[in-house]
Amino acid sequence: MKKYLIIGAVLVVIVVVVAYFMFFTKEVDDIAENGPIKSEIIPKIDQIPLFEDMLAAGISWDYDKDRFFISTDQPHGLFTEKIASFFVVTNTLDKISYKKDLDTDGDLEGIAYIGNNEVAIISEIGTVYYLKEIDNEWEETRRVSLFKEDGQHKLSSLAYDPINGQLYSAEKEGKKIIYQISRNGDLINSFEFNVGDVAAKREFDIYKDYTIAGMTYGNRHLYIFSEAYSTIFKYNPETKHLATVYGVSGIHESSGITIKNGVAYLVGDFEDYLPAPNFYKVNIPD
Ligand SMILES: [Ca+2]
Repeated sequence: MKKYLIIGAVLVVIVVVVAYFMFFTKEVDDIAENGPIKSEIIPKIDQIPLFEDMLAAGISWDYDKDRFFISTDQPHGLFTEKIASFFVVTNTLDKISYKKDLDTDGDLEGIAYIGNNEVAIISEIGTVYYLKEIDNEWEETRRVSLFKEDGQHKLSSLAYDPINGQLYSAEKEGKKIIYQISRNGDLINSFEFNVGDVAAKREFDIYKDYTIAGMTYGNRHLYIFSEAYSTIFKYNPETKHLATVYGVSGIHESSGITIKNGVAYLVGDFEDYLPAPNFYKVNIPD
């Protein structure tokens, strides 16, 4: 009897410890000022509460109709359905105007408006879902697997370059590989995110210290957002040159970024140890 009590007590301790690490330890340090490299600290100018229970992961601005698109994780429960969602939100970010549930192979992570009333959304393992608006309804037109062979991928971002008609995504953790993708979902090229000899305040390792949680395109650059240290890398994907590094102060862990008229809109990440997430607005210097 005593033996079973001891085994029981040990199991309870294990469960508590695992739960603690799952729910209460910080995933990353989200304080920009702590980041090892930053050229400039820029403060948030506004925040707007995220919709309750919206597990937002990605955000994209519709430059044709001035509204936002949001992609979400699947519900976080163990036995929940494999459904993730796509939302259309008004330009004030306080009203949902459309929602569509999609049966997906994992969390939807990055989202990008690709013009012509079409949206591309990428899942963590690299399936690109295409949606098109027809008579105020969004229909899934295609889904494409980015990687033809099996491999370990953790994608969290999607950006669209409307000048060259190309998409970009990247590995979130570890070796920072950026993928260049045709508008149709064919993998064209991949290359390492190279920060070059940017003035380092202290020793750092781009593989370990930073994550690529979100990405957007503007001014012929990718704006690559790291959840760790709430940092934005402005990077030219054609010349492979890092233009500058911004640290965004006053925000919590965020998972997506888009730019509208020189203002970056970030969407906060859901973490049990953080307060309810927000949208954040940040002025991007010229
Ligand atoms: Ca997080």
